[in-house]
Amino acid sequence: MSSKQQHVKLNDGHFIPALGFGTYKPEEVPENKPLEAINLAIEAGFRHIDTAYVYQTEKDVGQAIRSKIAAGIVKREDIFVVTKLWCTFFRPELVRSNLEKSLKNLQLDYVDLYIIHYPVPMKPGENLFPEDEHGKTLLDTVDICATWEAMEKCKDAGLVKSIGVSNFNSRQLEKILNKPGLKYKPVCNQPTIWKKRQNCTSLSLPLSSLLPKKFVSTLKSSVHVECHLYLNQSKLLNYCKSKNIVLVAYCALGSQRPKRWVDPNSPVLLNDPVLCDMAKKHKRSPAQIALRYHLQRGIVVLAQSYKENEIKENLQVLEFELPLEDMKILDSLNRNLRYAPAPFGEGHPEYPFSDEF
Ligand code: 2BA
Repeated sequence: MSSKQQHVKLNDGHFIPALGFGTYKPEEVPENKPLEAINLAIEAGFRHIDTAYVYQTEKDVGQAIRSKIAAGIVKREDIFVVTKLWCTFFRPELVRSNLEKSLKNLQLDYVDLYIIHYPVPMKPGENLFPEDEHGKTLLDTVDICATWEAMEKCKDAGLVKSIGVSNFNSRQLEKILNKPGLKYKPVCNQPTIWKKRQNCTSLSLPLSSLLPKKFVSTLKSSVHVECHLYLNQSKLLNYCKSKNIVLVAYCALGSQRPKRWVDPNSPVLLNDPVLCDMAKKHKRSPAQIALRYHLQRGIVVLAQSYKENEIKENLQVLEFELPLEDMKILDSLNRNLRYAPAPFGEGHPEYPFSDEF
């Protein structure tokens, strides 16, 4: 099946598909599920796969891509692969070694986008979540700008096409942007030119036309953050747009509500009555409306699911548009509710979620 993906052009000439497939594996998901889901996603038409060293799904991503290439369904250059530098590898001398482990897992010689997963450094070592005897996370002190310089070297070595960040607040982004001698800005944040690629169809209305003109410029950078109707990140989004950085949304459907972190009394995003009424009106599912909302704000969205019907349904968000009045109603649902506060970084000066945005 050919992909109907839309792409955002990066200033270095690379393209990021506007809709990505997430591969985070919650503990309760069986081991065989990620490979099955990634295979289904590629077959259905996803061309942007988001993984991370810490998810432990890189081998599945690599195996799925390899088998789809062997079957003639895709070529390597058709797939945009994102993986992430984990917090125990932030010391500059360790950065490349983490990337090389990821490339080995992925059976690839480069990734399209390599991002710093989360801005809090942790004690280096075998354990990905190092803890003391009381269960307290063992953190480290590393200047994030030094980590960034090591990321730049990975790009210069041809091991990654673009570099970016994840879970950074505006203060942390600013730190990198103001670094003396900055060679590459963190890519991710400003969707600009929505172009037709070979074997890809266009949206009837280019997303760039939905953005204020001043934002239609060359995309320079990216940042991955939790972003959904209840945490719509409008301030961070505006900041990123002003800096030509693309915002990439994870937990766009309201997260998988892990019992460890999410208050069971917190509202379930996909059950929101306003969202459900709007979905009925448009003869779409609540998930489709929730994903489409972000695309029209110029956000790259990760849609994750382990179910075939949902995977296919999520891809259909490229086929319809929401009118401006509905976008405004959806804007009003924001309540700054963070489902995944990453408590393991709390107490570190670089814990990102204490700042307003
Ligand atoms: P979301 O992308 O918000 O997805 C939440 C859940 O929505 C998915 O759970 C899936 O079961 C469901 N879903 C997907 N498509 C749907 C559809 N069309 N209709 C109804 N429901 C649909 P999972 O497949 O288990 O996805 C894992 C969730 O964990 C994803 O959230 C992902 O963004 C989030 N996640 C990613 N990294 C994470 C991290 N480091 N910590 C916590 N959560 C993370």
